Formats: sequence, C-alpha cells, structure tokens
Amino acid sequence: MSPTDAPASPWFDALLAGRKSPLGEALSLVEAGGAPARALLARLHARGGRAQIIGVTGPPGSGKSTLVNELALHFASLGRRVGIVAVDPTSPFTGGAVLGDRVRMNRASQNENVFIRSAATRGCLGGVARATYDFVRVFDAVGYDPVIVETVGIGQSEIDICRVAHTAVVVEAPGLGDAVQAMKAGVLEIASVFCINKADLPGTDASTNVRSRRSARGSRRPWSTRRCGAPRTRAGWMPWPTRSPRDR
Ligand SMILES: Nc1nc2c(ncn2[C@@H]2O[C@H](COP(=O)(O)OP(=O)(O)OP(=O)(O)O)[C@@H](O)[C@H]2O)c(=O)[nH]1
Ligand SMILES: [Mg+2]
Repeated sequence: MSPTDAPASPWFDALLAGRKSPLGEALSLVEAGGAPARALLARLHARGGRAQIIGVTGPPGSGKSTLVNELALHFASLGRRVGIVAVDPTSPFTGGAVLGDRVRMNRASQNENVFIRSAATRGCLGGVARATYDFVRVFDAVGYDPVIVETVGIGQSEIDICRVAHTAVVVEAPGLGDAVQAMKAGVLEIASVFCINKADLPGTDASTNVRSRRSARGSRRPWSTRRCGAPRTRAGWMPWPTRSPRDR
C-alpha cells in the first residue's frame, strides 16, 4: 500500500498542511500518472475549489516570469501561500527542457510561502503541459491560493490557459504589434487583464492605446469568480490594459 492509499498517514497529513517535501512528492506522483495519481487526486478532490487560478500568458520574452515573480512575492507578503506552475518548452531534439522560468523567479523560489513547480510541454500544444491542471488541483487542495500558471511563450492561437485559469493575464511588451494585431482573434480574446510589460521602454503609450481600443470591443473571456470548472461570466467586464515596469 502506498502512502496515498492509506486512510490517514503522517505523509498525507503533512501534505494537507501544505508542507513542501510531501507536496513535491505529490506533484511528481500526479505527473507520473496512472492509478496512484488517480487515487491521490480522488482523495484530494473534496478539498479543492478554493484557490484563485491566475494564468499568465503572452509571447516569448514579454516578461511573464519576471511578472509572476513579483506577483508571487506580493501575495506571499500578504501571508498567502502561492503555488506556481511554470511551463517550459521541451526540446524536440533532446527531449529535455531548460527550466528558464525558474531562473527568473529566483527571489520567489526562496520565499517560504511560495512553491514553484516546473512542467515541460512534452509535445503538448496550446501553451500548457498535460499535467498542468492536476498540479493546480493539488496546490488548491492543500491550501495554496492563488495558484499562478505561466504558459510557455505563445503565439496567437495557443489559448488552452483559458481552460485552466479563472483570470487570464495576457502579457505584452511595447513594439510587439500594431492595431491590426490588436483586432485579431485568438489570445487577445481570452484576456481578463492586458499587462503591457517593460513599461520603462519606448512605445509603451502606443501599445497601451492599442490595447485600450481592443478592450473597448469587449472580451469573450470576462473575469470569473467561479472556483473550478467552466468560468462564469461577469456581465459588462472589460479587460483593461495595465503597465508593469520591472522595478516598480
Ligand atoms: N526593460 C525591461 N526588461 C524586462 C522587464 N521585465 C522583464 N524584462 C526582461 O525581459 C527578458 C525576458 O524576461 P522573462 O521574464 O524571462 O520573459 P518571459 O515572458 O517569461 O520569457 P519566456 O518564458 O522565455 O517566454 C529578461 O531579460 C528580463 O530581464 C521590464 O519591466 N523592463
Ligand atoms: Mg518565462
């Protein structure tokens, strides 16, 4: 009998208390899949549904990890325990992944209230890894709130994050597109919040104006308070552009 099958065990109690060592083991167990993973997720199921799940997505290099680092430190400073799922691309040649997101989240990784779990895409398209949702469920069940998911750097149509997150933050940097891009369908339609990152760089005003026009058209992905499952829309919600220079 594995620790997860036992009706009660010190391991499971420590996991429910959110302790980092059993949490890491539990995340590895659900990533491996199979019967033990299903058994653990079934045991945790009733405890979930409380965490706010924040998706952070956007093009490669737009500053997602830097922003997630700051967000996590902010929530941790409020006494919240923050789970982060950082999705990195798998190399099609070596099968490995450079866990670059983690490097950018160095300060958050040293905070006792923050737990970062990397996940490699392993051929999964859409911007998230196959295990992403199970990781979120584990974090949620053991009291991490919010859970922040950073996708890989995405293009216009990789929008799977909106199946996972209650709140989708689309991070962009100045100079990455003009008004035509802003009108296109795809990732821009899932935003609950547009974050114009690198606001210390030239072109920020133009990018913000473009996003404001986009916001005025509304979003098909309004903000949601629903804890799990399909999002509930909030009538009248408009995603708004906000700015985020790194040093603020
Ligand atoms: N000037 C400036 N540079 C920034 C800012 N935020 C991040 N950067 C830099 O932008 C580069 C990319 O930052 P990341 O946070 O790794 O971007 P990312 O979107 O997570 O990148 P991927 O995960 O590879 O898609 C790094 O060199 C950061 O130091 C900012 O506000 N201003
Ligand atoms: Mg990153």
